[in-house]
Amino acid sequence: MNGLKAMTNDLKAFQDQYRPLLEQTMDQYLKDLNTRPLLRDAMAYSVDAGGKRIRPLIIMLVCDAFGREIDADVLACGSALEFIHTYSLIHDDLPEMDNDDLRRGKPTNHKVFGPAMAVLAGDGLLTTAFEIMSQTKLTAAVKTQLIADLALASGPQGMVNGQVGDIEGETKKLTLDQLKDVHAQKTGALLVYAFMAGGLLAGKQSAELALLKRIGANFGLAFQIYDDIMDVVSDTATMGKKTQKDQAEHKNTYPGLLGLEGAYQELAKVKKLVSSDLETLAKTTDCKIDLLAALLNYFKVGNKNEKRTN
Ligand code: GRG
Repeated sequence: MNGLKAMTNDLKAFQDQYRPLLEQTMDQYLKDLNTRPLLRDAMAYSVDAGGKRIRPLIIMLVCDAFGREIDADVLACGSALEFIHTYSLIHDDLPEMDNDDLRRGKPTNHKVFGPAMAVLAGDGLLTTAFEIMSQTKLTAAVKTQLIADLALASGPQGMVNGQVGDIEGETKKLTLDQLKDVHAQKTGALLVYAFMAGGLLAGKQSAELALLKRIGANFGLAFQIYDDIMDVVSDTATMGKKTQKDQAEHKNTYPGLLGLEGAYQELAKVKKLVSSDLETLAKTTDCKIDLLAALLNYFKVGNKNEKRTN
C-alpha cells in the first residue's frame, strides 16, 4: 500500500472511532435539555441529519496530532462547534436567505418544522453551544479563551459578518480579493477556530497557534473553492443539497471568476500552502501531521480519475 493510501485509511479509522463518540455526545446534550419536545425535535432533526462533521473532526485531529487525549472536554468543544455550524445551515436555508429545500440529503428544517421553529431551533443550537463550553472542566484561562474565540468566529466579527458580505455581494460583482474576504469570514472563521481550538486544548502557545491559524485560513479557502466547484461538477444526490445553483442565481464564486480550470488551479495552489505549513509544524514542533495531511485528500483537484464526492 502506498503512503498516501495508508494515511487516508488511517484517517478513516480515526473518523470511524471518534465520529460515533461525538454524535453520542451531541445527542446526550440535546436529550438533557429542559425544553419543549417540539424545539428539541427541531434542533435534533438537523444535528442528526448527518453531514461531514469536519469542524469537530479537525479539533480532534489537532488534539491527537499533539498527543492530547480526546476526552469529554474535547468532545464538548467539538459538539459546540458542530451545533453552531448546524444553526448557520438552518438559518442559511430559510426562504429569507438562500431558500433551500434540501440539506444533508433531507428536507431543510423549515420545510419540516416551519420557518418560525427553524429560526428558534437555530437560536437554540447557538446558545446551547456556549452553555456546553461553560460546563467544561478546562482551566479558567483555556475555557475563557475558547469561549471568546468561538463568539468572535461565529458572530458579527466572523461568520455572521461574512454572511452579510455574501448578501451584499448578491447585487454586485466582487473581485477575487473581495470574494476571499467574504469567505474568510463566512466559511473560514469556523474552520480557523477548529484548528486553533485543537491547539488551545492541547496547551499550545503563540508560535504553534499562529501556524494553526494560517493553516485554518487556507484550509477554509480550499473548502470554499471546493464547495463552489462541486456546485458546478457534482449532483444533488451526491452532495445532499441542490447543485448548479450558483450560476443560475448569478452568485460570486471561484469558478465564476476564474473559470472551472482556474478554480481547480487555485485549489491546488491553496492545498500546497496548507501542506507546506503542516511540514513546518512537523519540523518545528512535536506535532504528528500525517492524519491532518490526509485530510487534504478530501479536495480532489481535477484529475479525471478521481471521484468527486461530498
Ligand atoms: C446564516 C449566520 C448564517 C451564516 C451562514 C455556513 C453559512 C453561513 C452558510 C452555508 C452556505 C454555504 C455554502 C457556506 C459555505 C460553507 C459551507 C460549504 C458550508 C457547508 O458546510 P459542510 O460542507 O456541510 O461542512 P456538512 O453538511 O457536511 O456539515
